[in-house]
Amino acid sequence: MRVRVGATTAHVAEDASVLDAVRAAGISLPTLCHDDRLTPAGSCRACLVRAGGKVVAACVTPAAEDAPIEVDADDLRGLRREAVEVIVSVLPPRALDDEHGRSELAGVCHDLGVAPDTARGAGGRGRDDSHPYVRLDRDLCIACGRCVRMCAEVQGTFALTLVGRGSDTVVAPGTGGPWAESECVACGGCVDTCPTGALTEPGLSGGDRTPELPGTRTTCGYCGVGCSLDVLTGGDSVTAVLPARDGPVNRGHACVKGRFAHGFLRSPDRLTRPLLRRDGRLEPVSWEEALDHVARELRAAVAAGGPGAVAAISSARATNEENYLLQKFMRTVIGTNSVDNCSRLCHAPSAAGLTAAFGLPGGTDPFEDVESADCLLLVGANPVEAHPVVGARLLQRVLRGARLVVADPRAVGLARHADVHLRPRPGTNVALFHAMAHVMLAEGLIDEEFLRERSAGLPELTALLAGYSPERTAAVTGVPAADVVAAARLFGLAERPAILYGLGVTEHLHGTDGVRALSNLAILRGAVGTGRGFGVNPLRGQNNVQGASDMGALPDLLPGYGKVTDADARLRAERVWGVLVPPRPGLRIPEMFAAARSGELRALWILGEDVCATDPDSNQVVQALESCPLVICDELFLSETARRADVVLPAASWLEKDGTFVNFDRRFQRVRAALAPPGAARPDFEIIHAVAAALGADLGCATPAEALTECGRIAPVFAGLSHERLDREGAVPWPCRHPDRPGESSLYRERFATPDGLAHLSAAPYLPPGEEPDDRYPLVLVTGRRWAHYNSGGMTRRTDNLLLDPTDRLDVHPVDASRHRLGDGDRVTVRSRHGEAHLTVQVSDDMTPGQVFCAFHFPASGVNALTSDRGDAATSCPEYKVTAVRLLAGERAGQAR
Ligand SMILES: Nc1nc2c(c(=O)[nH]1)N[C@H]1C(S)=C(S)[C@@H](COP(=O)(O)OP(=O)(O)OC[C@H]3O[C@@H](n4cnc5c(=O)[nH]c(N)nc54)[C@H](O)[C@@H]3O)O[C@H]1N2
Ligand SMILES: Nc1nc2c(c(=O)[nH]1)N[C@H]1C(S)=C(S)[C@@H](COP(=O)(O)OP(=O)(O)OC[C@H]3O[C@@H](n4cnc5c(=O)[nH]c(N)nc54)[C@H](O)[C@@H]3O)O[C@H]1N2
Ligand SMILES: [Mo]
Repeated sequence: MRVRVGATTAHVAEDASVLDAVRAAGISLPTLCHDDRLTPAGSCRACLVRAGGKVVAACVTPAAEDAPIEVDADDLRGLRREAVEVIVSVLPPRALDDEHGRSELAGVCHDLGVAPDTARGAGGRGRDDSHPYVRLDRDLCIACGRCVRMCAEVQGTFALTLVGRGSDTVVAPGTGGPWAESECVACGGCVDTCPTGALTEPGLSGGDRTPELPGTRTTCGYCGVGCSLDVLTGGDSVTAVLPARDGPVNRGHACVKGRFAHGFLRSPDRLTRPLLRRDGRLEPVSWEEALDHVARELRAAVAAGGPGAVAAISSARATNEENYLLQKFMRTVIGTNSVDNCSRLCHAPSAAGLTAAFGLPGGTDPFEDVESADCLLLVGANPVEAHPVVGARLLQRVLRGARLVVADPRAVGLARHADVHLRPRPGTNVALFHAMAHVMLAEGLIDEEFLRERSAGLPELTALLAGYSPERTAAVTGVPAADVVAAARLFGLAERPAILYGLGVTEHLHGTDGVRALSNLAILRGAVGTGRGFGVNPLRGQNNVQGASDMGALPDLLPGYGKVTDADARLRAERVWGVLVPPRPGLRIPEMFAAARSGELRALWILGEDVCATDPDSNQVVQALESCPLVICDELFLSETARRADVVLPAASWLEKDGTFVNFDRRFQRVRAALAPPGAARPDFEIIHAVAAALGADLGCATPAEALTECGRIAPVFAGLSHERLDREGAVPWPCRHPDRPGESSLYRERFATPDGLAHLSAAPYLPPGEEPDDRYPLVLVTGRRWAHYNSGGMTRRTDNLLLDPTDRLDVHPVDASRHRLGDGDRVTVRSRHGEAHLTVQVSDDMTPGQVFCAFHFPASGVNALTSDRGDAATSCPEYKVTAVRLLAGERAGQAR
């Protein structure tokens, strides 16, 4: 609509506010309680204007064509100044002595002509400095409520409230007591929106957060959400990390890890020099000496056992370009396909299952499309803790009316908001999904036209599903038939259903079957490849686990997913690389360890994966490393793996290097160095080049930018990508086949990428998990994540996140706790058929009786000594989610927090 603002005309949307119209007219208007990310409050009166003749707060008043807006009249300026003077008058003088001149409040006062000496309050309301990342100075609080709305409307934690009366009103945690003991999950949203400096973070002074602050735009290096961050530095360290408002995925939001957990960078434990094992001890040496040793021993390994005696584990923490270079090194310099990455431990079943069902190994739709979903099916994923920015957006969808079905044995995260919470016994997903499909078929909740024209396999699936009535599967899954029916109806009747899932689907003995059976539901409903719904989307884990696989750091696939067994795919790589590519698939990670134990593997290069802490059955992993004559480890820290290596090469972290990551919805985004690496540490990119050079080889592509371009020459799906394009456009999804055409964020609109162009239903039957409880091991242990720590914990334990979550806990249902006479804070020994771990008990109603849960963020506890080396039949992904254990009460420890 057209709205008159002063002498000009603004064009705005039908639902625009007067404030929107004023801004669209290019006129500046002060605000204090307003933030574009939040519902307007209209409480500060700093934006008073006249609309249609009446004085109104612009932020809360709808614009109208017949209500011309007046902004600049003297009386209006006076009213605005008076409103702000009232607010400021109770603040202490320091509220306006803003040394950086960047506080929003100081800026508004300056614009309105509010004199600095207006702030004459006595102060004395005190501070709350209990939290490591969020500091409260109550004297500066103007009770604008932005922090409270941020916590509710963006983060969805509802941890904050306003307390007190009149000018004494101030923000406080809703639980009362100190901030550190509140429900705050330290996303930083409150700090980010506070206009006065009442809420601050260490490193940044009050209100220091205007968009024009200089910083380095990069992509978060923790999880796979791919948040855009602006990193501010001072000297040689990070002062603050701010979420980018124009970040395509995070839109100004972040979480405790990306936002605050950068203290590891300057940890005294950082590796700053190469280390070489001599007489059993790791000793610092020069790069030259370390590289000489590596080259000599790699040559010796190949001489003794051929190229197949060397293997590499690439890193999903590292950049695309680094992954590209390492697989190129293995294939062209060593001459083996034995290169793998932690996708093996994580979403390899997604890659396999989604490829079989739809044709490509990634999620099917862009994340923003969940905004239009009317029913979310969230399976085996806990995004509130593991992908907090995604979890927050999903919760907002649900609070605004989308229906929610959660399938998770535990009552955590979004399960608390679910319309239906299915709690399957761990390892029984396939039976559960088949039961849902059974109901959808029986009740006609399917898209017959889609099934007829765009799918294959319906007759086989229909025959199979006859045996999966919800009543019958209840005995296997433990899920009541009525719940399955309710879930199937919510999903089946939805106009635009969305499937999001995590490791609760993949990390099983039949994880690939799980992905296929889940994909069946989307196919039956015609909710994939049609724009009706959000398809099937894995919440991929590591910052660059999608990319590590995309770049060909896999034993059977080349960059862009050409098979090494396919002569045409090899030829594409051979033309670019100028050497022959070995035609036989290499070893997967568990096969590498087995080969090391049997003496066939003589050299293993591990880039940033703490295999001794995070791979399953860790006693056997340790044995493998001990049996392998040469273990090289690129690391930030002396991890459990690095300390067992023969050569340790100090690596740069994501904040110290250049390149790209691919996030969970297939977006390429730039990673840029905000700092130099410490001491002699180098980016993995340089390390790989240096090792190749020590062997007399030149890998070409001297810069990360050249590496990505070279990859695009091999892989048609990346042919349109370049650093230069990403610098210009921000994020570009793949497939992206042409520099002048956009990437494809929604897949399969015309045809699926399978050989016949159809979506393939799977009729694989339910098979039981690899581990079943028995009299000796009566409990099922599920392992997974907690919000404040990340995987091995190597990084987050070296930050103040350790104050937020200091102990490794075993969650035990009250019934099991009392049966074992265990209480909160008791030390307990957990024993499985494979090993032993030591944890602290936390009695928790989130659990189902008979099941216990722990994370794996504190390697010293030994959690992965418990897990088995069994893996998914199709992909070898470990069965991390099902281990039979028993509990032995240990010594009593201090109260758990
Ligand atoms: N804070 C934090 N965030 C992280 C990480 C971290 O370590 N810490 N790691 C990152 C990585 S690498 C990854 S891969 C992602 C993982 O992210 P998620 O996949 O969300 O993580 P998990 O907690 O391992 O598992 C998810 C859920 O699966 C459930 N589950 C277990 N067994 C079953 C089952 O048989 N059926 C069903 N339906 N559910 C089951 C568990 O109870 C758990 O709540 O997180 C990433 N983000
Ligand atoms: N019990 C149990 N175990 C699990 C899981 C589970 O659910 N349960 N989940 C599994 C999953 S999904 C995953 S992805 C794995 C993750 O397991 P890992 O990949 O081993 O864990 P991370 O802690 O993410 O990273 C490993 C190391 O990389 C280093 N690092 C970080 N950035 C860089 C870099 O840029 N370069 C180099 N060279 N090093 C770097 C860190 O210092 C850290 O020591 O754990 C698996 N283990
Ligand atoms: Mo992962």
